[in-house]
Amino acid sequence: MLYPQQNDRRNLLNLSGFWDFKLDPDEIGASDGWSMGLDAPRTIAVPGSWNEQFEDAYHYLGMAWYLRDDVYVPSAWQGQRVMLRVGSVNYYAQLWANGQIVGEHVGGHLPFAFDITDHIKWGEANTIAVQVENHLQPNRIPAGNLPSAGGLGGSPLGGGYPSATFDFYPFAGIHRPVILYSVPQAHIEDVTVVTEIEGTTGIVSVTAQQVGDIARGTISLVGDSVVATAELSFADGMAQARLQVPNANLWSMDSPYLYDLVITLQDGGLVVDRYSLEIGIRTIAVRGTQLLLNGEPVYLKGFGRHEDFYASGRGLNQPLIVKDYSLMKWVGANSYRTSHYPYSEEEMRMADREGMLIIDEIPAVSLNFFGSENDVATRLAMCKQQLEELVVRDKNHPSVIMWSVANEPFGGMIARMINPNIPENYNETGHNFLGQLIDLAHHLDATRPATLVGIMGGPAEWLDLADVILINRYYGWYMQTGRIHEGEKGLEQELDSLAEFNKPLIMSEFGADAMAGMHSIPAQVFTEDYQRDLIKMYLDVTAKHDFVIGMHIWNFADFQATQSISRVGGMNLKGVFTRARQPKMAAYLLRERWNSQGQ
Ligand code: BDP
Repeated sequence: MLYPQQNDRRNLLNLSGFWDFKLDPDEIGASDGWSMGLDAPRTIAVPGSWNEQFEDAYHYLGMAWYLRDDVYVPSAWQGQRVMLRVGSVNYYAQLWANGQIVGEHVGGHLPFAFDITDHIKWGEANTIAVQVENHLQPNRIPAGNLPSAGGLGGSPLGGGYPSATFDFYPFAGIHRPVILYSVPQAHIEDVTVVTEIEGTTGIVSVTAQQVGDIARGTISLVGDSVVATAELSFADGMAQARLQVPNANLWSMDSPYLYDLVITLQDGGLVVDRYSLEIGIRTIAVRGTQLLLNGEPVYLKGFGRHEDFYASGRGLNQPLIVKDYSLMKWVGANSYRTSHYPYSEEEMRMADREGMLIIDEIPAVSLNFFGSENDVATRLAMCKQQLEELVVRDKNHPSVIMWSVANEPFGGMIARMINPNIPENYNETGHNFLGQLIDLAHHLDATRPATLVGIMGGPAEWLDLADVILINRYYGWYMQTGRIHEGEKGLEQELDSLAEFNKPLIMSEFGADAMAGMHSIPAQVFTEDYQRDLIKMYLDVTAKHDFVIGMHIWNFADFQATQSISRVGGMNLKGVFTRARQPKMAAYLLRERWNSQGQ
């Protein structure tokens, strides 16, 4: 799933902008010919969530149609393959071209593309329609409307409104750009880059896959000048090459140097196809209780985040990406987790450029292992599909240092709250499920560690599946509420017991809701003072444990969640910045700590 690009052999047309839009609550659009035109449509911006654009559709989570009937495909593209690609649709999408279905995709947050060459009308306007559906269902990833979620009362983990089994708003719609692009008949289909370091030499191993039967190609690595080249010789559509880069300029947080890797297919002297991508030469590895970047231990300072903003909802918002990066740098952060789903491809490119270390997560948030064997198998298959799609999409980003296959799979207390008669083999079923995902991550990518994020009170044996242990902890918030000092004791005790794993550990979530502008002496819950003091306590306690190699505060910014009795105005207020990106007191604390002391 290469990111589309424009060059002398490839073309692209970005169809982002205003589209016709119509809700289809009775789901009659497909049979009533909506794919060729919408009756009395309204105008919607693509990308963007429909919920934030229309107040009457805020809580609408059903079927809807997007349509453009003015799409001319440039005549110069004739003879090439033309693809229709969408960066992400939440949750299910069916694509139509001139009244014909050209493909469908299940699962939000990941791109998909279909060949529409045979459906194109040259020399006239084409009609492109995208049918989107976002029902919350128990067997979807992530799930909603769990039959037993009533047990969670007004909790944001279920039983809130809408009844998503996760703590963020289930925004719906076309969330990333719709792109029409063309590639030559014989073209580069995929590229995999793996880098190693031997002394001061960088080793860049490239595997190229083509569609077509061109025998030869080239790769060249370009820095300030061309630094290495090799011939590619294809057999069964595949070719490999290994480049040596003496005195390599390594990719790191402080100096995120990117080389351009240019790959061509060549027929005689003719360049048939060309594709280039930015790559970084770096290694990532776990050794004992350390995480090593280019052989050096790293300490992660940063956040769990969300793609969330006013008006754009979960839609790609590029100025916001730039703004968030500048604020993350302002506080001295060097990393974040794409909680709780893959972020946009544009954002991953930004991370490469800015030297951010990314823990890349699939949307397996709040998994449960209840239900029939069939139910569990359905969820597992969906998780596997999303993991495969994610690795294919993000494998070449130097910024991606780890795959996260799940956030807070329900175990322990929460599992018992959903279902008091927890089946005897529940932990085993969960262990097997999560183990399969970790194995798959290793199989898909042997170069990066894999992890899962443990919930408070969850089974320890689940955590042990991870190469790097990630835990979310809410001492002093959901437990010992209002008593930071008592929370501190709980945290210390648990950290002592976690040392036994002898693995690196990242505190992947901790924090407190704070209503911006609310203060108190002594610090009380929901004040900025309490949030700051609680975060400081966590930073101080964990700094005493060498195996803790990272602190990710929950959350970078306040974000829209579902309505429940613990979410004021439907917002999760654990941001150290407000949703409008203004700092709370905790942001100043972090700026001081992370820029000076390092931890
Ligand atoms: C954790 C979840 C996260 C929530 C957070 C919270 O991983 O999605 O938003 O707690 O409650 O359970 O704020």
